[in-house]
Amino acid sequence: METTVTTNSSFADDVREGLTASPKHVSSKYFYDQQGDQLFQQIMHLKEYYLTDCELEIFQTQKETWLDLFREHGSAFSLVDFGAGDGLKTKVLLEHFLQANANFRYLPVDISANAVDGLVADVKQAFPALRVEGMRSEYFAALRSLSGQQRNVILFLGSNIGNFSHPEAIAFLRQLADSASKGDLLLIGFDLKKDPAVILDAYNDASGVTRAFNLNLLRRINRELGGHFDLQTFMHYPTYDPMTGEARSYLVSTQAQRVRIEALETEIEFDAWEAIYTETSQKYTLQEVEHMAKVSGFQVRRHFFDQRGYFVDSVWEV
Ligand code: AVI
Repeated sequence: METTVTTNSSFADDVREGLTASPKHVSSKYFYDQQGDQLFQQIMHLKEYYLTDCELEIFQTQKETWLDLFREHGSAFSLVDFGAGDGLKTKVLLEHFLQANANFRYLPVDISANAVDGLVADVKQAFPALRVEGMRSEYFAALRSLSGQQRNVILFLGSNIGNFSHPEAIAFLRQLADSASKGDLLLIGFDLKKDPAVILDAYNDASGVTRAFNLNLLRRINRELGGHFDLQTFMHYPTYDPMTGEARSYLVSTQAQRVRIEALETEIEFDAWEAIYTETSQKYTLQEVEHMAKVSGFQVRRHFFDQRGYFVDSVWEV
């Protein structure tokens, strides 16, 4: 699930840098340890977290159209999956493509061998006839290694792009366009601007799963770096700014305190109500989506929406 632009700094270095900075911050890419992955699976099934249902609806209603688009000119294609989440959505496509006898193979890509192996085993069990090859690789290297073969259809779903800052998102998409070959397609999900209350609820569910997901970052620091965070003294605080489209999550210290982190041989000092900025989940207008495609070297082929117009899966061509 992790979507890193660069992976050269370690968790410990990033935690030190982020917690000694002003304002304090730790990247949401560190949410996804084993417990974080499990919590995110739960989030995707929450009624407040509309994103997954919206995208699933788009997949179910567009699978025929997409197959025509992916194999236009009768060509074979590779479905290259960058971060498949629970695979639920992708399975809708795989099932339909197999039933339609499409000439394709499925290539899930992830830097983590565990993630790739788990997904490959899962889809092999569900679809024994599927041609599947897991690629344990960094995204761009995987794409470059596939160039010159059949058309690649890259899946980047779930509004994962929204967890990048704007400059990071553009850099990521430009690198994607550079690593892909002419004619390759990108199917990319964007969460759209909508009623701010709906968005805020998605990051502040009543059952507290998103709260646990955010706090898991401190738990991870305790587990992996010998941190002494008392989770009772930090609150999950999500915000949404309808002007910028930025949903942000923070962890706010409810009291003045010093927290020792053994592996860093340091103590972090918090003022009462001081915040750690942990995540951005960007929401977009369609104009912004189209602008991002243009400046990163893609052409928009078509947009596909759910019934409520909450989410768009956009097909771009290199
Ligand atoms: C993975 N990503 C698109 C999710 C999002 O909506 O930004 C992560 C998430 N954070 C809180 N809830 C879900």
